[in-house]
Amino acid sequence: MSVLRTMIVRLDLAGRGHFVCRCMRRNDIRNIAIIAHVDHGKTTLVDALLKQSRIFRDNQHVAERVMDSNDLERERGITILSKNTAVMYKGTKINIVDTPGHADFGGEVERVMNMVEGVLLLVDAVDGPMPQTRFVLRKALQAGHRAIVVVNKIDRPNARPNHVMNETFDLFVDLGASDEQAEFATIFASAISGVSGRSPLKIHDSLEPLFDAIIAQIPGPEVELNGPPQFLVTSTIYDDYKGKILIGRLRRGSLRKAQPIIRIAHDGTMTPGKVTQVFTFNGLDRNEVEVVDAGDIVALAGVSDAGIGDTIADAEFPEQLPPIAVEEPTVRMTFAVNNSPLGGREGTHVTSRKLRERLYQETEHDVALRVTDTDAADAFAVSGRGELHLTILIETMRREGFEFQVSRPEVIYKEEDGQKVEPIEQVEIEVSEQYQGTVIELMGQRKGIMRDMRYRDDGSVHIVFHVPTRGLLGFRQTFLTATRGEGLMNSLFMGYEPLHGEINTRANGSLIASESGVASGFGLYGAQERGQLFISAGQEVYEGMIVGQHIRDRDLEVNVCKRKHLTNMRSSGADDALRLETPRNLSLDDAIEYISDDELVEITPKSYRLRKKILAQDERKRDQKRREMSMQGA
Ligand SMILES: Nc1nc2c(ncn2[C@@H]2O[C@H](COP(=O)(O)OP(=O)(O)OP(=O)(O)O)[C@@H](O)[C@H]2O)c(=O)[nH]1
Ligand SMILES: [Mg+2]
Repeated sequence: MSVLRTMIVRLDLAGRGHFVCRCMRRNDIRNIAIIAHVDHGKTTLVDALLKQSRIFRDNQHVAERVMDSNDLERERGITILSKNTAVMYKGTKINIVDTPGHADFGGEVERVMNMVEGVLLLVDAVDGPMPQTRFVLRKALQAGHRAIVVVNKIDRPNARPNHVMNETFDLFVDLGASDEQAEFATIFASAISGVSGRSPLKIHDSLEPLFDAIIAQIPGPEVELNGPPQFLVTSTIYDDYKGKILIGRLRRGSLRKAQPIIRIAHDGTMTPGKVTQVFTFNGLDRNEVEVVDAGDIVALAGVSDAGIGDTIADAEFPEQLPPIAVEEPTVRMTFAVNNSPLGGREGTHVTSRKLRERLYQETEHDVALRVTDTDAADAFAVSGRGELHLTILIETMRREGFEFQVSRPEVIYKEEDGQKVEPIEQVEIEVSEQYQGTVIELMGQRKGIMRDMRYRDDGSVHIVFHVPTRGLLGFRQTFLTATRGEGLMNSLFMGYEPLHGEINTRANGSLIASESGVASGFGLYGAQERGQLFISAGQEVYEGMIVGQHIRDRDLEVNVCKRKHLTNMRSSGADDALRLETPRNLSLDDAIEYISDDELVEITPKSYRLRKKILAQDERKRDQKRREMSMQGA
């Protein structure tokens, strides 16, 4: 029987069919996303939900934070990509999407909102709502979702669950939650110990109270099971055997293995295709099934040309779903072919064609990333939601064997009503009172405006600033040094404001190799008095490479390859006594934070090197003079 016969079709004036939904609510499924500020315990909660729904065999060893499955997630202890899993509870299937909490990956949270009917909003029982709590809750409320608030980490010594619950309620009201949304259920939990309860005074030794709340509070999906199939591609993953896999919630109808479909791209272009296999989620696995039905979160194989935001629709009745919209990127870097004298030796993918292909490929599954060509054939502008967003991409590509060089991150200005505007962030800082003055001064230099300051009982102070994103680039290291690693800083993109004036934050110039060769102990010894070195003896350097940070605010050329004259007998043997300080080992994040506008970071699978854009000393000097002249003239 054709699906079309069971359908009611109304023709509008343009003669195009409109499908009239005969919807029903499915009670056997719940689709939820877990959202929160970074580190509030989302992925740990997923572990506990998986364990308690007996997804694993009794003797099976399961890694901690099992959903953080890629190398960078494990190394950094953060979630970068949102991921799907599903568990069964008392006969109901619960599809769960774990999302990242770091502000730079907010785009991941935005896009999964259309895959679910409700969210678990986790809030740390000590910290309370933080900047990203606000961002993710706003996205969930805008999508019309109901939330269950999970006050997590109630086991922490200074937990103040009731206070945190009240603060969270205020946040709902502040964000304009509807009456229904504001009547949320609250569960108090410790994800790490797998316990929960409806009151902090009555905690059960399982997550059953949370599971029950999910079933009772989050509505099942409302769907038309018999309509023509309609599916919005919400994320894509790559499978070595099956190629690109599309993930999303099936909105309408059902899809079978080997079913012909129409793919509708953003611009409405329709391409016929075929779904070769269909899958549902079950614990950490994807199970291949014969047919998937509307309301379930499913995976489809076979339509490898589809991208995020495309609709997979019925072959005879193709109807497009609204594509996914996420907020604009705020930070941009240039990725270019590595043209340094040491370039091309350590990477397997070094050409501009490869680089371009890889960057554009990334935009297919990262909706918050933008890539554009530039005037130069070997350089591409890559825009993202923050320094970390772009750094993770750089690190991923490096590990894949790519070699390239990147410029200093810069903010993306916009034009509003004929005026140039820049991105502004709300920054919340927590430090002990002794650093309060230092922090206020640092923020002042960056054109930050203080909005709020509160003293906490434990001797710390919580300060809120509005700061141009421009002032925050490269700020992390300075902040950590200034607060001796104790300070906590979180930021949230707020919007655009007219330019806040010049910000000059780089206090030090670079030590630059004046000659190419191999760094010698003797040469480095001479240089280390001028600042802090980044390299050690035996390392190959080239003219224009940055070998350290100058103590002063301008650049200085040093000859780190210099050898002692062997004829100078008086000092022979004294070389052993030359004590070299341990060089500062820059991580990729540090290197990107360090460089200024006229510098680059060279990235290869084996190393990072810092360099001036213009390598030859005399050429660099001429360029500097030209710039100074034009500044004076201006
Ligand atoms: N004390 C305590 N620690 C917890 C609890 N839940 C999680 N943690 C710890 O909090 C840290 C962060 O946990 P994650 O589960 O990675 O947090 P997340 O929200 O997934 O973090 P992102 O995905 O990076 O935003 C880890 O060190 C956990 O062990 C809890 O209930 N109590
Ligand atoms: Mg996580």
